[in-house]
Amino acid sequence: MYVDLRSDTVTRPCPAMRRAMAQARVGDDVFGDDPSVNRLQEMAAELVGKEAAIFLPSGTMANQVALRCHTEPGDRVLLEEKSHVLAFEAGAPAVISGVLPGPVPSVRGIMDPDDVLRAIPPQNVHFAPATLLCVENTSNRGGGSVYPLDVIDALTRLGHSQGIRLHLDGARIFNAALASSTSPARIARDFHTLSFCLSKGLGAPVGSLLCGTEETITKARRVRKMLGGGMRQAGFLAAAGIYALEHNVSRLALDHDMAHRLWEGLVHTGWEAQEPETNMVYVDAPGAAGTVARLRDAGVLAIATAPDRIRLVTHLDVNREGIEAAIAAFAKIRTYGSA
Ligand code: TLP
Repeated sequence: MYVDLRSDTVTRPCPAMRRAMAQARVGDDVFGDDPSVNRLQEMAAELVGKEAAIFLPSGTMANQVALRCHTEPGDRVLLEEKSHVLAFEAGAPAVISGVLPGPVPSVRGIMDPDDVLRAIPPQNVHFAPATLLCVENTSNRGGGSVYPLDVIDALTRLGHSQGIRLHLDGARIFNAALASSTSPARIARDFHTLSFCLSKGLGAPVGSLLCGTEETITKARRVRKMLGGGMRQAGFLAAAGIYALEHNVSRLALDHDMAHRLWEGLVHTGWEAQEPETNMVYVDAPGAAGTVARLRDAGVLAIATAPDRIRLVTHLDVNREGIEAAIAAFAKIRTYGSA
C-alpha cells in the first residue's frame, strides 16, 4: 500500500458516497430532467452566491467553457504565468476560444494588481484587447497559496474599472475559504464566474461546477454541448457531488493540518520546503525525478513538478499515520542520498 500524495484527485468514493450514487434519482440532463443534477446546480449556485450553475465533467472543461463565454477570438486573457488555465489545459484557450494569453508574473502564484495593470495593452488596433482576467485561488503552482481578500478586491476593482470580465478558477475554493476564514461566496462576490471542483479535496469521483449569472450559464450550456460535455443520467455523478458538499467541506481543515505536519517533519529532517497555506507541500529537491523514484521504493507516491521540485498533496484518503510514514521515507532517502 502506497501513501499516495500525488494529488487530491486520487481519492476514491467512500461507501456512503457510493450508496448515495447508487440510490440517486436520475433523468436525462440534456433535457434538463435530471433531479440530482438540478439539485446539485442549485446547491452550488447558492453556496457561492451566484444566480445559476452548470455541472461539467472536469475543472478543465469548466474553465474553458468560461473562457469561451467571456471572450471572442483575438481577445487577450490575462492570467498568472503558471496558472492551470494557461499551463495545464493542453493549449485549449488557443483552440477553443482563439485567445491570446497575457501572462502575469506572481509571487507564489499571487498576482500583484500593478502587474495586472501593466499587462493591459493600450486601446489601439495593434493590440489584442484584454477582455478577461482569470484568477486561480488557491494557486496550485504557487504552493496551494491563498489570495488575501484585499488583493482579490483590488483585482476585481481593477477588472470592473477597465471593463474586463473576471473568472475565478476556484478548483480548490473551499480550501481557500477555510484558510482565509471567509466564505466562497465572499471570495467570488465580484467575479462574473467561478468554477470549482468536486473531484479534488471534496472526494467525489467526477465533476466541476461553473457558476455565474443565468445569462452566462445559459450560454455555457450551449458551449458545453458543443464540446461534447452534455451528459445524460449524470445524476449518479451529481449525487456524489451533493454528498461531497454535504459531508466533506469542513474536514478540509484536517488536510491543511496534515500538510503542515508533513512540512514540519520534512524541514526537521533537513529538506527545504515551502510552508503550506492549505493542502500542498512543495519540496526543493535537485534531481526531483530520481527522488520521486526513491520515494516510490519507500512506499510514497509524489510528483516532480520541475527538475528540482516535488509536490505533495494531502487529502481524505491519507491519514496521520500515512503522513508520518511519508516523513520517515523522506528522512531515509536523505540519509542514503548523502551517504
Ligand atoms: N489540477 C491537477 C493537475 O491537472 C495538475 C492537480 O493534480 O492539481 N484548476 C486547477 C487550479 C487545478 O489544479 C486543476 C487540476 C484544474 C483546474 C483542472 O481540473 P480537472 O483535472 O478536473 O480538469
